[in-house]
Amino acid sequence: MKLIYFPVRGLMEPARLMLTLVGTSYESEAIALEQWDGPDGKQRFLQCTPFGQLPVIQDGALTLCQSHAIYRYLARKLALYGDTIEESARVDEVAEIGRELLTEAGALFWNPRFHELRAENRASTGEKLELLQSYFTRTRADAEHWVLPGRHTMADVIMAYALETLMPLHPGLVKDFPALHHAMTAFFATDRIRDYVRSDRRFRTWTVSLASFGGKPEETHHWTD
Ligand SMILES: N[C@@H](CCC(=O)N[C@@H](CS)C(=O)NCC(=O)O)C(=O)O
Repeated sequence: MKLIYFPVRGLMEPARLMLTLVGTSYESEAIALEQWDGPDGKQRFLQCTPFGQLPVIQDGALTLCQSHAIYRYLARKLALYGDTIEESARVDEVAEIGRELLTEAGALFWNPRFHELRAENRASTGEKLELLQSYFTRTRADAEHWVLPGRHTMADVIMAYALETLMPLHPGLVKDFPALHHAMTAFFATDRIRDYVRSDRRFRTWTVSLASFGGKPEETHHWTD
């Protein structure tokens, strides 16, 4: 399987985390920004996707774009989607909440008014995390798993990544929600994930350097302990 994206975490990271979690190796093609305007950049992907955007994966004869279609494909393929339609629906529910957090953070990272909006976003994100923590404690499978007891699903992957994304954006905020923080750190301490996130295989920035935030290593979370 080949994952094609920019050399950043961004929308491809949940796919990398899912593959790493189950120990499936993958090939990675990182498209440098300078390459994007040439024939090997957007032009190439316009031939296999509607809008010429990344991420794209290739798995045998299948070429697939749209990050959440990619996550769900991998979740089904890697048995990270539950065993019944009810379990899959709950996995989707939690993954969609994670998507909301990620989409909002990503939009803020790219907002030219980032520095003006950051404090206000911290307050509104704090309110969301308060509600999210009470939803988690009401519905969780156990202290480390959002949907299935003792077993990771796509929901754990996307939610852990979403919460990790918030850490450099709003330092100290996620720690104020101990149940969420515990589930997230437990995920990043899981076998294989632990090694991956501490290795140089993981891209060092959340997005590219053109963004207002998240394009520098110091604006991206790193696991070092
Ligand atoms: N809805 C798409 C959005 C993909 C997207 O926005 N990709 C960005 C990078 S994160 C991109 O390819 N930007 C370059 C461009 O649009 O030319 C998904 O979820 O995969």
